[in-house]
Amino acid sequence: MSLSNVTLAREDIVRLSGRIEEAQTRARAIPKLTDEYRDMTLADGYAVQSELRRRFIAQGQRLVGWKAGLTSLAKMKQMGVDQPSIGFLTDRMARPEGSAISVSDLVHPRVECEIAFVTKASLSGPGCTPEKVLAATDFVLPAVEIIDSRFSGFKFDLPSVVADNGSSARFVTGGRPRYPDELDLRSLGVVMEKNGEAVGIAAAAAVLGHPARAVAMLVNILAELGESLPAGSFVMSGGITEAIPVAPGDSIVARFQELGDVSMRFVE
Ligand code: OOG
Ligand code: MG
Repeated sequence: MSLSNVTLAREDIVRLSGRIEEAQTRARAIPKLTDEYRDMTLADGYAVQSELRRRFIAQGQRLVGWKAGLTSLAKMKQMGVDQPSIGFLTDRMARPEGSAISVSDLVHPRVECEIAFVTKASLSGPGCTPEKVLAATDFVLPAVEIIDSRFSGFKFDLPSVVADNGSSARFVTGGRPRYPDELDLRSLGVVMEKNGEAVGIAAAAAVLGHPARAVAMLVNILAELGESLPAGSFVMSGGITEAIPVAPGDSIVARFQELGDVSMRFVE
């Protein structure tokens, strides 16, 4: 993957990041960006995402972490995309465990269960590996990401979804943090329950064989963007099962073997 072939003019990157920002803040679906910019590259998608991040931070949002996305076969198949991606997380996206989450400021939210990592040493690429990630990991904890594509029908291609910050919208952590060497992160089972019914069941190995591999991939993409992951970073490693749509009235419990539960409910 090369993220150096940015083909869009600076003014188009700024324009597209404004378009995404408006769709995100007004919770309005827009056509995917490649409908207009047919030759947009993945590098262009990341250029728009970086500009979006710059804008949010200039407005006072705080960068609190990063997320890997499209890291499991279930997710790639569901979205029709064949490569993982990354996105950023800000304090505005965090919601407390057990809380009522409003969907009135979202377009068409979906939930996914993910393993999150918190680091104790800095990581940089290229050449980051799952072993280096595990050595730099302070603890892991369970998380639920609420994704919300800003594109009509939740349909997109890789450059468009990367520009839309990997559909990032909200995230919730909970359960019980654990040291990674106390667990086998490949065989760790997860069950996603919606209104008391199991709607997704998988093991964490669904994420690139081992969720630490998703974090290594993220660090290597960050390196291509000229960035690294400082110690103390929070990173979500990507949906293990398919993402499940949620609506007002729904309650979600994500049950993680060894790591405990993460719950929330959704309201208007
Ligand atoms: C893209 C975001 C994917 C994950 O965990 O796979 C993602 C999407 O499916 O809209 O966050
Ligand atoms: Mg996700």
